[in-house]
Amino acid sequence: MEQTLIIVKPDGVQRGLVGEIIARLERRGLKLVGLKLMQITRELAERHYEVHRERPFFAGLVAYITSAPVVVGVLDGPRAIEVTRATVGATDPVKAAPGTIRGDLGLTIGRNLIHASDGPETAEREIGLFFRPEELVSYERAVDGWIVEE
Ligand code: 3AN
Repeated sequence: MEQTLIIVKPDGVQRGLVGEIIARLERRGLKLVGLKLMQITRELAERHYEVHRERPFFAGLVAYITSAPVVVGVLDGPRAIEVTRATVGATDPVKAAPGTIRGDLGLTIGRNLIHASDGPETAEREIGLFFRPEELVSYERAVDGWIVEE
């Protein structure tokens, strides 16, 4: 099993799309093992987006992600990182396929609703930035055998 971090960004929370966005990932079969509403500080945002520090959109990105509350979660499942990225869709909602979160609910790259970790090292780093180990819950679901072949 693999774990990945998602952030429903301020636009997702303000537009009342938290349930819709998380529901799509839950329906996929992924298991929520961590979830919380929080306001991201500038310091945390800069650490989270540190690979983009030199990009022209960095300041806007930090301003956007810290502008209002977000919902952060950890999803667990087989190939959870890739499955979540595929469900989220391309970075630019214009290019995101219909049926994906960004392709169905978004319009512009600067308001693309959700973040999802893009690889195993990033997922581990990002989960560690947003959650203390004791905030993640390990549990079984009765339905798991109907989602993943044992
Ligand atoms: P993704 O979120 O799909 O992994 P990244 O990691 O390439 O995309 O970019 C991180 C975030 O930076 C994106 N979610 C988006 O909000 C923002 N971003 C990326 N490229 C641009 C761009 N060209 N203009 C404005 N914002 C951008």
